[in-house]
Amino acid sequence: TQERVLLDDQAIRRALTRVSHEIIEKNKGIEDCILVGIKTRGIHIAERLAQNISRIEGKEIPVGVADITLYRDDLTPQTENADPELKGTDIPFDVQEKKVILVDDVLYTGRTVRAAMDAVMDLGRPSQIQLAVLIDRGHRELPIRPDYVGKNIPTSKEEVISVKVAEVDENDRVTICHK
Ligand code: 3GP
Ligand code: 5GP
Ligand code: MG
Repeated sequence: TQERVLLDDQAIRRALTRVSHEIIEKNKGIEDCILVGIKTRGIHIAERLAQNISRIEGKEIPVGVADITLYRDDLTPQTENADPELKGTDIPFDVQEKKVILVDDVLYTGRTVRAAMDAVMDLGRPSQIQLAVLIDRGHRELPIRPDYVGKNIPTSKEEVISVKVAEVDENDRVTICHK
């Protein structure tokens, strides 16, 4: 199967730099803002946004973690329609009256984000929840839309987006290929 490169390391870096500025602009600074990365690659993207933001604003922004596992991850027909399940959270700070910005690598049906919102709201009452994703590939099954998007990639359901981040993969790269 052929693989097409959608974003290389420079393009990813520029997209995340732009999103960092958009987060600061929309929130008029980062007062009362918290980032929460969703499981593996969303966490690394959240950490990069936090680094950018602290460099731009000269202030640290807290980063928490939501571990939401998709039984669809193994992409077998039996698990394809299962809902994502919360395995745990590591959000060691108060979310009460804070603006919580969820971060994931790919937004697809929106079911993972819904589970993440439930997890955050179990910890307290945030004043707002926002959503940042590196890739929006469409096919939403819930009324969820991202506030910040690295790149919109219209896909078919037969296509798969591969997101690699240097923290866990050999490099930074977003590609599209057929299942
Ligand atoms: P992540 O943990 O960095 O998000 O399980 C390995 C990876 O597979 C996960 O990466 C996850 O995002 C990704 N993944 C989960 N669901 C799907 C899917 O429906 N399609 C594809 N292509 N990848 C998925
Ligand atoms: P959801 O369907 O819940 O929006 O997405 C489920 C999870 O799988 C999310 O964590 C999302 O990042 C990931 N995901 C969905 N589609 C893809 C894809 O094509 N590629 C990758 N890498 N992750 C995906
Ligand atoms: Mg993901």
